[in-house]
Amino acid sequence: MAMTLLFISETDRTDWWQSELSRASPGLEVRAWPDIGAPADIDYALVWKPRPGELAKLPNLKAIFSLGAGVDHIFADPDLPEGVPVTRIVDANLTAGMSEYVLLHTLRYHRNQPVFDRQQRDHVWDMRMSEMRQAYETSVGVLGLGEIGSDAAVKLSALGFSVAGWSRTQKSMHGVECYAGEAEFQAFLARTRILVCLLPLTPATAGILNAAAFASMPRGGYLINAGRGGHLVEDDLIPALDSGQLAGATLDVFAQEPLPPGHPFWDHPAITVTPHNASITDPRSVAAQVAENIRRQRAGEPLLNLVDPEAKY
Ligand code: NDP
Ligand code: OXD
Repeated sequence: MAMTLLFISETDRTDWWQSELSRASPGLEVRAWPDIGAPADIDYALVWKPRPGELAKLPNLKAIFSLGAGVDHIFADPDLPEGVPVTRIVDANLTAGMSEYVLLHTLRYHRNQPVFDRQQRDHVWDMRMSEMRQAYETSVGVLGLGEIGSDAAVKLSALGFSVAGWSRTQKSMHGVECYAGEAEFQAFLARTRILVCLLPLTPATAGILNAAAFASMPRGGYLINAGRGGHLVEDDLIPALDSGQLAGATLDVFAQEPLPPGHPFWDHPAITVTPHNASITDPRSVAAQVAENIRRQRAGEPLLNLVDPEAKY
């Protein structure tokens, strides 16, 4: 029997996904929202930020596949159909892309590059010898030691940084000092000069990047947030930067995306903004994973990368 998948994304390249999905799953009919045809035809939905209520219109939905590693964009729907399994992306290319982003911005702060950018603009030649640090003197703390955070932490450690990670359950990783749970959060922050957020957005992690957290870090620290905008209490960031508690922040994700034109983050000299492209799901590697989950669902086998609806990640 022919199966039908509905592709919902207002930002991804629909034509590219359609051709990769057709290649990975011959015979699969792929429809692109909003041209859904008869809602009862839809068996699967592959989605990025579906509008609330859209999935509830599909009476025969068998599985919801997130187009990203994160699934907060799915659980944000108050009308999400109950009992339909949700899967997410785990992909070596997605992970590698994020580690590149983390290494790039960590190195930029470690090497004081924002200062040298300003010096060039002002035609200043100053080697700033007294500010030179070895990598082992820069402590980096990674929030989230999952598929993505653990890769970034190990690669940072391989460069010689003093790396710690924080997760919900205790981990043991070579070269990474592992902290877990709320009880160890303060100790983790206290040793962290560059704080990297790679957590999923859940009710337990929303607003975790706030004034109290910044105050627990050594003065002059940095924030790199590539998790989700909802992790950051936006109103707490600029005061932390202006007081010198934080020296800089790199943000890839925002409470509202695209970042609104008049938002103060755009022009703040200590903030680097990237347009939620720290790492992008590549249909060339991920379409096969979607096809495999369709095969598994049809065969009654366990789905890959199934999300726990209670924990919401
Ligand atoms: P995983 O589910 O593999 O890992 C999540 C990690 O966060 C785990 O280590 C988990 O702990 C930890 N965690 C979750 N809740 C808590 C909590 N309450 N307290 C402490 N630690 C917690 O996710 P991924 O690594 O695949 O992805 C992480 C996130 O990265 C995504 O959800 C998404 O938001 C973001 N992302 C952003 C992208 C971008 O372009 N900006 C691209 C891709 C992902 P434990 O191991 O104990 O369960
Ligand atoms: C993701 C993302 O979750 O792109 O994969 O943010």
